[in-house]
Amino acid sequence: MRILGDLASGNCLKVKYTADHLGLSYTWSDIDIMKGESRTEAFLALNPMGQVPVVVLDDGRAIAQSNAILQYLAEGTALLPADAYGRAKVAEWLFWEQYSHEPYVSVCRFHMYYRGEPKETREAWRVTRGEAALDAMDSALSGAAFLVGDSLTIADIALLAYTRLATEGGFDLAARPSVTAWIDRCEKVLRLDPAGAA
Ligand SMILES: N[C@@H](CCC(=O)N[C@@H](CS)C(=O)NCC(=O)O)C(=O)O
Repeated sequence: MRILGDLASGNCLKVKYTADHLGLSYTWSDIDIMKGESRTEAFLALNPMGQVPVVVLDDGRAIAQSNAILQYLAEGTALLPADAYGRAKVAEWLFWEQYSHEPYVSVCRFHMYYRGEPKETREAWRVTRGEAALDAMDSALSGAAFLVGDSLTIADIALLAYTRLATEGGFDLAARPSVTAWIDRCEKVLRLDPAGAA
């Protein structure tokens, strides 16, 4: 399997975290989105949307969209419940992440981290929605070790990627103790360096 991605991108890191946790064998191809490497003819043949991450399976078939990749990789493992209700609860978080969290927390980070723009120039409406998303997570995680059930699933991995990097987007996690405890817990299970992004 080949993973095409950018190690500074949470959407790509989700895929790396999942593949590493499952002990999957893969080669990683760095794609520099700031240099237009996701818009070349060869890349667009794999994902016409021109975005990373993309996974290319050994038989040549490609999969885009980070959370679709997570679902594929996690099939048949403890990271994805076997029962329909458990899978639906995981899907709830995957859709929520892409609609109510990533466009705010990740995009604020994009402006600050990728473009080097100051915190003060973040779009206010995006900040408000990012803060609301982090509050919603803190509430959901109050009294719960993980987002779905009592062990790590791809719901946690999908949310972890940008949440643990939220400070790089100008968000303060210190006042969200359930989120910070959950980040620590997930990092331990995934054996991630608490100090680093990868
Ligand atoms: N919904 C997509 C979002 C992917 C995405 O936004 N990728 C960004 C990097 S985080 C990208 O490739 N941007 C380059 C571009 O759009 O040209 C996913 O979850 O995979």
